[in-house]
Amino acid sequence: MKQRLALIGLAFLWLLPGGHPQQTAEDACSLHILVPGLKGDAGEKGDKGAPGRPGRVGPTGEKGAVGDKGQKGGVGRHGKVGPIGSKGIPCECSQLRKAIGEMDNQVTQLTTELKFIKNALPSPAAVAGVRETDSKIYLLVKEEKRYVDAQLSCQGRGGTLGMPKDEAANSLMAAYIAQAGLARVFIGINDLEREGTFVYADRSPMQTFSKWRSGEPNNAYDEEDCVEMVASGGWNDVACHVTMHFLCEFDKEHV
Ligand SMILES: [Ca+2]
Ligand SMILES: [Ca+2]
Repeated sequence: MKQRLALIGLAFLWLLPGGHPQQTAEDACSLHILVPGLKGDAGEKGDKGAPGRPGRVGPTGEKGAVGDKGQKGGVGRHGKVGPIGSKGIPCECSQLRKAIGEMDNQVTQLTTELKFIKNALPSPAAVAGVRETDSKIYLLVKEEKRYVDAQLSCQGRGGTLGMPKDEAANSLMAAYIAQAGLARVFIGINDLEREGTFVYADRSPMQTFSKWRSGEPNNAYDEEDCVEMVASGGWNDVACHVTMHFLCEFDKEHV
């Protein structure tokens, strides 16, 4: 290589134009110096340089993929108390219906009795409680009235003067009178329309049952067309214009 470059340099000199032949040897040396020298051997490796300046901030990267689902959280706090719900009907419907039906009946009965009390007891101090059977309610009124007025009073309360049509009713009324401490009261029997023919206040005729005291009815003074019951339960015909306490009766179906 070195030899080839030297030969190329000499050939170049020989090919130069003529006119200066006397400078040939010297020019050859000068020109030879101008030619770049051969490359030297590689030097030893230098020390490591100082760190360079930080580079410019790069562009924003693309959005990464969605991460995996996190783990289940702990139990939360208790919620607020909810509103009171409507009471549902459990499975035992037949029993409940039966109980409700019984309560309905009781409500109906109580309503009836309350209605009666409101209508029949405008003056509680004037009465001595009530007695009742399955079908009747009896009310002793401690107000002294003539027979006609007593009947009107009972009718105004929704009933009539008491009409003992059998032993049971008569016994109940007698006990009621006795317990009230009374000697006698008007009951709903009279012969106002036809002397000697006693009928009940509802105009129904006497049947087989009667409770006349011994010697009665005697139509004393020819003026006894109304009837009283004494505390023992016996009947006696008396004058209708006298005044005394009286006993009303009410049909439960009609109060
Ligand atoms: Ca008479
Ligand atoms: Ca008499």
